[in-house]
Amino acid sequence: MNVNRTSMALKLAGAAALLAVLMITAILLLSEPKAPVAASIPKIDLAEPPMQQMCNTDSKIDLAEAITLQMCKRPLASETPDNGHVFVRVPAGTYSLGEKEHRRNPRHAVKLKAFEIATTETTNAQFARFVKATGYVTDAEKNGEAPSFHEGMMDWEWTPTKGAYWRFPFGPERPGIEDKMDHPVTQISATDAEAYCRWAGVRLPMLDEWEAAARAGSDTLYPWGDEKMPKGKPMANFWQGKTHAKNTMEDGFLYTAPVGSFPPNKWGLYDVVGNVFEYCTSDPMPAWVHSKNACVGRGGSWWCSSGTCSFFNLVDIGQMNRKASFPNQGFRVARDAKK
Ligand SMILES: [Ca+2]
Ligand SMILES: [Ca+2]
Repeated sequence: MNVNRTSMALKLAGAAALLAVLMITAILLLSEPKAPVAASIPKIDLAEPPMQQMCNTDSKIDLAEAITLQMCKRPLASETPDNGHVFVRVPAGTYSLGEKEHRRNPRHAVKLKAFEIATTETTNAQFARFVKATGYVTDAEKNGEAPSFHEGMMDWEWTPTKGAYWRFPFGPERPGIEDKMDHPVTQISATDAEAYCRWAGVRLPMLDEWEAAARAGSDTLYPWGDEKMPKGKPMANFWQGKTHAKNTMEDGFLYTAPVGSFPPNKWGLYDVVGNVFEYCTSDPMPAWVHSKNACVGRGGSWWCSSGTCSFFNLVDIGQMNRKASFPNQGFRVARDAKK
């Protein structure tokens, strides 16, 4: 009996000692400095935010949410039924557009139904899918030539170039679009743009729709204010230089730039000013358009030097031939808002 008691006492003492050792070890471990948690968190590169993926998952973004698009440097194209277009919904309302006493676009209020407009210009990748699916032949291809351009030419000079079309905007002797699939498609006429729209189930924006969306509530000459280059910084892709003799390229691009290379407007639309001129429709056409073969366009382009193109803003409206193609003309799509 005494032996058993002694054995039990020894076991209890051993367990107590073990417990004490474990507690001391735990206290020591808890008091050890922890490894920095931040070291295990992947570094987020703000230049390429993870929000990019979001641009690709929701093709319709409400106006209230459009601000989130500002995080998307470059919406990604996808094989969605609408061919990868990402839309911003512009609500129905009365919009104040134009400029006081402007010759073509005087100040006016316009009542618009709700509509959706693409956040970027239509890209070479998107147009290539259209051509692949339909075998469509553009006006430039039918003509066998289109106007081309290079740095050093005279202002307003364009060279008719055999074999220039959307795959080779400056002709087959110069690089094509192989590594520019995220650039806006060019060398397509307004007729070509409308054919694309029919295939993709979208349409061109009307003049007033384009301006309402491009203004995003602002009353300034450019989406970012009234200064063309605030603090000397280009906010869009245009021609830096008084003439076309030399492009000093402060914005980094001699010709087109990948869509979405510059900050968007307040509603998440990229390149409304600059990069490529954007075809619009109007019904009826403005009174100053006298030819039935004419169409209208907005926003200016990479070609706009300070001494030539005056359309690089939110107010001016350009006029072009419906069948003409240029390496600085493209389009952005729109569609009626779903109920
Ligand atoms: Ca440029
Ligand atoms: Ca543009």
